Amino acid sequence: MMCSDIPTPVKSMMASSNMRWRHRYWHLVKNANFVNDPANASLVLALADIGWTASLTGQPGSGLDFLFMHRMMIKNIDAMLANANDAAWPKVVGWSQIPSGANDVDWPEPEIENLDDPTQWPAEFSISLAAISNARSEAVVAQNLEYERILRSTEFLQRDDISLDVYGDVLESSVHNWMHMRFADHPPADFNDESIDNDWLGAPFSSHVNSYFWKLHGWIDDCIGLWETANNETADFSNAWRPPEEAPPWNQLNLDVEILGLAETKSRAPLFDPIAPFQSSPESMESVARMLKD
Ligand SMILES: [Cu+2]
Repeated sequence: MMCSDIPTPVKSMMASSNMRWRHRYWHLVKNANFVNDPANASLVLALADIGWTASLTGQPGSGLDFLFMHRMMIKNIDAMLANANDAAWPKVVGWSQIPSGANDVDWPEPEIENLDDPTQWPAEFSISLAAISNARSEAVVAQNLEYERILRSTEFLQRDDISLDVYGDVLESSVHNWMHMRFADHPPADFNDESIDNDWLGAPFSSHVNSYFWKLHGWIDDCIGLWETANNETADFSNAWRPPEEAPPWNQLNLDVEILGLAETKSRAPLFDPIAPFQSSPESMESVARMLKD
C-alpha cells in the first residue's frame, strides 16, 4: 500500500481537541521528567484531580498501560475506518516489517531540507531536528532493526524475565520511540496547532493524526499476539490503567492564576514542549541494550 493518508473524515476526528489533549496527557503523566519537576507540581495535581495519574514509564504496570492504551486507540480508529469506506484503509494494518531503507517505496523517511547540516537548523527546531537526524543515522537504524529482530524472536519472547509488562516497556523505549522520530517530518511552526495540518509524528499532541502512527502502532500491537503465541497465554489487561475521557486543554485546568501566568510567560505551552518527547533516557537505553543483548 502506497503511503496513502488516512481518510480525511477520520483524520479530522483524530485532529479534534479532545483526542489531541488525551494523547498528550497520557504520555505526559507517564513521563518522570515532567511529573517530578517541581515547576510542574501544580499542573500535576490539577491533572490528578481529574483522574490523570498513572504509573511512570519504567515502573511496574507501565508496559501493560502502554500496550493497552494504544490497543484501545486502534480499536477506536478501526470503528471510524469501517465507516469511512476507503479501500486503502479498511482498518489499521501494522507494518509486518519496519521499513529498512530511507527511500522505501511505500513508507519513506519524509524528506527534510538540510537535515544533514545542523548549521542550517533554526534554533527553535534544533532539538527536534537533532533527534530526527540521530534516529535516521546509519548506526541507529541498524541497531533498531536488530532490536526489531530480537524483540520478535521466540527465544526472546519465551524468556522468563519477559512478562508482557516488561515487554511493553522495552518496546516503548526502544523501537517505538525510535520509529516516532525516524519517520517524523520537519516540526510544525506551531506545535499546538489543532488544525488537521498538524500531524507531526514527533509529539503525542499530533502524532496520531499521521498515517505513519497507525503503521508503527499496528506493528507494536502485533507484538502482543507474538508474545501470546510464544507463551501460549492470553494477554491480560484487566489491571491496565484506563485513562479518563475528559481531557480539557491545560489552560482550562483548575490551576491558580499565578501558575497559569507563569506558565504563559515561559512560553505558550511551556509544560508540553515537544522537544523530543519520544526520547528515552540514557539509563533506559542502557537497560534496553542490556536486555536485548543476545
Ligand atoms: Cu501514544
